[in-house]
Amino acid sequence: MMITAKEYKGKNVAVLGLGKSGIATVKSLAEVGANIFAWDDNSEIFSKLDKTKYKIFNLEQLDFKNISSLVLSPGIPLNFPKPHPVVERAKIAGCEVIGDFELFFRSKLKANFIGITGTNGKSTTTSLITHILKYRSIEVQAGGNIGTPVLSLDKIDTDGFYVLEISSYQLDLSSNISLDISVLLNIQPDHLDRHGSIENYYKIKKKIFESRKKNSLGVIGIDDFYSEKIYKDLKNKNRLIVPISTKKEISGGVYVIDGIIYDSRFNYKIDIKNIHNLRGRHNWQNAAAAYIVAKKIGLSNDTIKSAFMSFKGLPHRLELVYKDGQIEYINDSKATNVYATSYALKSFKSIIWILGGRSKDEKIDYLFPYLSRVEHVFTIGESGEILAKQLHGKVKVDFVSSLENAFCKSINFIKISKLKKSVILFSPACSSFDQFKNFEDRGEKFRDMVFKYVGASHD
Ligand code: UMA
Repeated sequence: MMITAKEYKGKNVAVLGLGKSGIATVKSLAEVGANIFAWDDNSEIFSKLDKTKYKIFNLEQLDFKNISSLVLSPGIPLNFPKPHPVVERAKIAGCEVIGDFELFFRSKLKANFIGITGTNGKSTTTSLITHILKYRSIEVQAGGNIGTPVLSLDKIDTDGFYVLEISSYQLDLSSNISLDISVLLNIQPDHLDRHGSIENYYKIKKKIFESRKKNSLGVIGIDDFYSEKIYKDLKNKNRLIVPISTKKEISGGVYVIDGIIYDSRFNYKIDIKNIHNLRGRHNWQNAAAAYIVAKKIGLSNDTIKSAFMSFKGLPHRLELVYKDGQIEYINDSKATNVYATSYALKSFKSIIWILGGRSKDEKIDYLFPYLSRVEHVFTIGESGEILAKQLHGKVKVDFVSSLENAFCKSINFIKISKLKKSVILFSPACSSFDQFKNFEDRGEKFRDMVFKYVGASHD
């Protein structure tokens, strides 16, 4: 049973974008008997759709006067770089523009809601919280940006939990955010093409704390300038908010030093130093956020630690694909920006680094401080040549075009230089669309190469 907003019964609704979230939206609206006008700018997909429940109608020609809402897919520009023409048309006619999360919140479900946002770490934190709740046999559904559209989730009971990864695009399209616990991990400049400026991006991320629920708890990482600013502002407004740091001790909050989580509120600590899938400072932040959520739900430290230990991690995120003696093969295909890759570089030493793809015009110099950990870089993809030029003279670097070339050269480099302990790290810091379908496809290809060239077998 999918999730529906009953108030749409008999109403005219326009849906733009028929990818994952758009299809879930039309199905949900059809279920309550809305009159749906659906469109996607890629007409090739129409033949694959079930058109019995909605009309395919070019929304650039729709009269929006009698339309209740335009439901926009998160990947379609709302304001920047410029609004999609259909968005402008709807706004001129006074029609509201919302996203699938807004419909989700309007469905008035009675369960508990945890929302997680941030530039990096939100998928891992969403999975980790979900894992902890499942470990304790609590009914839980995870969805949103992590992959399953929110409207496709199953209905759950009052005691159950929805754990929702919410991107800035999805926040931007929501106004009735109703969360019991709101988590903001960090804010780094990302997707600025779609948000105009860092200030605007910051305002959108801050929306996660505009919960309509009374006594909702805020959890916030304060290790970056913008998140700290939000924390101070909310604290001044007496909001219930718990700060997290992985850099300094903080009173009234939770901090992680050398892999030990300290809860200064209750004088508790949990050692996660040796938990393989939570290594690295970025994961400490994710674990601290998950810990605070789990404590709020009433779980014991022992339960939380056992759940941490059985956490498998996310595919394509610092994923250990194989360990061949002292050589580790790490798939970090999900790292599509320099900030995500910085976490990867900080987590290892003696790195053979495969970098490149479609650049988001971020500055690679952000990663220069970590080059002392790198033995050799092989750059690939559209941005490979320019990245190699930028790194030239600072580290051994070669532009080798394809991922497969880079992989083979990395193995060769280890052989020739007789490195004993090292890491082949595929952390591209770029998006995948120049050579692959998406980051998952890119990560699968890397995994396949490990199995093909290193001889590990699929299991
Ligand atoms: N489209 C148009 N006109 C346009 C642009 C796109 O009609 O101008 C159409 C495309 O032809 C396509 C559809 O819109 O058919 C795609 O919509 P979409 O890009 O919003 O993608 P969905 O398949 O609906 O997936 C979305 C999220 N995608 C984005 O935010 C870009 C998925 O997050 C999310 O998992 C899914 O909803 C379910 O909630 C992905 C993502 O890349 C993982 N997120 C970004 C990130 O994590 O950095 C924010």
